Amino acid sequence: MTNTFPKDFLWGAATSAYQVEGAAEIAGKGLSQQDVINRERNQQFGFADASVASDHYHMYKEDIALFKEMGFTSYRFSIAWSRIFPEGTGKVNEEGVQFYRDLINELKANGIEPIPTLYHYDLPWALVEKYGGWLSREVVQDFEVFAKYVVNEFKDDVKYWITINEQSIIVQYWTQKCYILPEYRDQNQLRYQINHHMNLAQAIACKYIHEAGGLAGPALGYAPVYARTCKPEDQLAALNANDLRNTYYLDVYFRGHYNVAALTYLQQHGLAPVMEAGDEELFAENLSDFFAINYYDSQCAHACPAEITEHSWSGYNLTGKKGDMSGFETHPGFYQMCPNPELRTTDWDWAIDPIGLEYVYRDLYTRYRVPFMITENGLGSYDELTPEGRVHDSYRIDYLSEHIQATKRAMDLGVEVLGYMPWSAIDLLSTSNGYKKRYGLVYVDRTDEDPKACQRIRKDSFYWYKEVIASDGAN
Ligand code: BGP
Repeated sequence: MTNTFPKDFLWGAATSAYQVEGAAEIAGKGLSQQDVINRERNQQFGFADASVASDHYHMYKEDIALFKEMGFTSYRFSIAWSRIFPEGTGKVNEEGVQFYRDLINELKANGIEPIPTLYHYDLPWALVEKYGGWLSREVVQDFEVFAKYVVNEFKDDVKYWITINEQSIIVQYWTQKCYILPEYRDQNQLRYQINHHMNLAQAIACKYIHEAGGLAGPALGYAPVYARTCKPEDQLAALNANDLRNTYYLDVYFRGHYNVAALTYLQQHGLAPVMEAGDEELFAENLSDFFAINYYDSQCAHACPAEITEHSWSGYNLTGKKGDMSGFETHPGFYQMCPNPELRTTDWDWAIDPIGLEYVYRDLYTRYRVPFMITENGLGSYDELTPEGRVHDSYRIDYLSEHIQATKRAMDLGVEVLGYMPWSAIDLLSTSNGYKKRYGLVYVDRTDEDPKACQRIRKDSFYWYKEVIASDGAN
């Protein structure tokens, strides 16, 4: 046992298209649902929208030079569907294809493995207008055309494909991660119906990735759920929560069918997706190859009190003041989520739990026996630029360092981990808090109110991560 990672371990970081690129309405790109959601919603809360973001579209060469300086050997990014097909389907926008071709070439020229995500929340707006987006099963055919095109276009340069980002988070926060037409927003069964459509899309993407000789991995926001006490009913509630929040998704990707207890619970409560003959066969024929874990925190649950009869899904902390969570997911007779009093939290009430990551690796490797890749892991914080132009983010260094050590401990016990790509390579638009909440190793000098020139500034974590990579992870 050494204290270093394998030489071919993929070190890098992650971003997503609408959160980093900007150029939302130029160069032939069509609007995505995130351009619309962010414009409407973030105006209400005073956060930035996606129109400029971190201007990566124009500054990608400068960004890749910074990645190279840190020693990256991988970079996870996403391909904006509406930059390739502005109308969601039909005519291809050659300028958009060229952007990703140039990005991939620049990465490869710098020795960085491109790891694209096919779908990261940003459905073309035209498809929302046409048939309600993911609400309609029609979307699966249009996704197939997009996925087939992109995989075929970039197959010679891409080995690892991330298929769909965070289906479980989409179910939890469905009106924020998807544009749901207002008349459907009280129909909670549709959360699981859109997820079913995504499962079909995911399986079809796997098919094309495999035909192209690549490897497919869905990225799930994965938080293990602990029981609040050692009472048997709380332990059972934690199992229920893990089934409905986690393995409900993973069993489809890696076993080709829905988790039985979770699906039965949804059926009993009128929330289960409507399926067609052959759907689960499609899943089973197109299993995923690796699991792209987005790990930020762990969760906690207890038995749901008998007087609670209404379902509810996770709340949010939008203010960035500790303790301002707007609600905890509740499923009558199954479980209720709650804070974990044992753990430190971020300003947005996200529990900090590196041991939880070790637990996830061990638990899921036993269950599915597939390799892992960390495709998100990070600390959102109020970073401050000092008058000397520095960002002293020791809290981020501590967070990332503890999770890298947890990864090493799991690998020492035989778990296969291919790479570590924390969130985020550079500062970008937080899905929930604009530029107030930052995750990057590189500071982007802009505020929610004023995009300025988006100048790049190396944070302390940048220099630290560079040393981590140079020493093969001996941090
Ligand atoms: C994940 C998403 C990312 C990212 C991250 C942080 O769920 O895949 O897109 O934004 O969470 O979340 P937030 O930006 O809301 O702080």
